[in-house]
Amino acid sequence: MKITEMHITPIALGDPPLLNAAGLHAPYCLRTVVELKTDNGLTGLAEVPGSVAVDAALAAVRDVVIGADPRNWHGLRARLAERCSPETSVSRGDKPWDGRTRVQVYSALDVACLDIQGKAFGVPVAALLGGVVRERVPYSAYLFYKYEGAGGELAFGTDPEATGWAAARQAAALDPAGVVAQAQAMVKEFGFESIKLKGGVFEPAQEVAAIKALHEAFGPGVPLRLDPNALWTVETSIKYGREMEGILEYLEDPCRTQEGMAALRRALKTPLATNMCTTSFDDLPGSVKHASEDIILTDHHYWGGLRASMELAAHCRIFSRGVSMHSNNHGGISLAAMTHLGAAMPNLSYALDTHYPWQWEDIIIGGRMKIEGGCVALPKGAGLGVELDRVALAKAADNYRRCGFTERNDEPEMQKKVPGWKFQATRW
Ligand code: GKR
Ligand code: MG
Repeated sequence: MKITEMHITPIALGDPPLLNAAGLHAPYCLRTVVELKTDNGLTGLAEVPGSVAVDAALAAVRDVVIGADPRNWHGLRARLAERCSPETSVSRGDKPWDGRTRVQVYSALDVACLDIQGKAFGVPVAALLGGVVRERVPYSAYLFYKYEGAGGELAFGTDPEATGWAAARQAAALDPAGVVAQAQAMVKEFGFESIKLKGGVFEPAQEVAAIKALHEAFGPGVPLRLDPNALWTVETSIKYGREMEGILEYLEDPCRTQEGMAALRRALKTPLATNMCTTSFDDLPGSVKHASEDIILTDHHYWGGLRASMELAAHCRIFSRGVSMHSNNHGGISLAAMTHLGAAMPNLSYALDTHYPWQWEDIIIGGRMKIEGGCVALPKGAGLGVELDRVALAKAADNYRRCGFTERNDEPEMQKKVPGWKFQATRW
């Protein structure tokens, strides 16, 4: 079997004005869809975070991909490694998301090749990752402080006809009461059984108050997480970490560096999770040496694919780390891939993150995937089990061309609301 075509389609999906450590989400989030076609008529799909840099990196390996056998990932990956410039974990950057492109190229091609293989063998991708250990994969409610506004074409405007979660998704959430109302609407709609709040937006005391309000509203049976995206110093993390001791399921990336997290870990009983201080295989020796976190949040887009995330899960098992999953805004192809990974990971120890409730559009046939009882059921069918809706893809590609964004950059968006606002890698 040979790959004969590779298509790279940048798309934009509507996104509400969500606040985070780097500023404010733009009205559209960018994704890139990769399609591989084979000489025997199969198609493999993948989706990665979108940017002109990722699109260029994908286009630059097209000649390596064309002609490759999608059943030989080791062969293709070795050829990609010769072609793509090395990137260290420093290239990840200080922002909440990952600035590297090579891992995203690997990820796109790993997922699309797995989709092809699944279709060729008539099995789900999870079977190729070692087998299905759970048919329903648990996700957590992912709360954001936000300004009022729907995003997409409505930007800061709202649809007055919206009801239920669609209305709550548009509402402002800027204080503990707003955060609790958002959580109640999201849990009612999707049945999530654990809750994460994206922090790093307001003074730590205000975010801790929101966590306490969630604890009060949902009771001790609902696990809570807070993620300030490393904006706190170690001292601040110790102070506020102690205030939340016994309330949090885990505290995610309160401060920077493996050494910083390790110092905090020695001072707190609350488990620490990361998608910022241990983010690549090169970081694993440091993670073991410093004992910097309890839980590593994989993300197949940033760890180099689904097979790489399974390798990380094996590391986590050996070194007694928990494993769960990080997310950025994404569509249904990514959600399907994340769900196959969650279905196949024997030591998955926590509900996964997903931004999916924040989007209302998708590019897959049948419309948006369902989240019920807080879980996504493993898609039926061979491979990833999702197919492209060509009309929806064309509309999302048109959104990309019209919106004018070429990469994620939350700082100018924030400056529209707070003139002169600047990202600071450490703020409190
Ligand atoms: O979408 O604003 C956001 C998040 O802050 C995202 O960029 C982070 O990468 O969800 C992420 C995280 O867990 O750090
Ligand atoms: Mg995080």
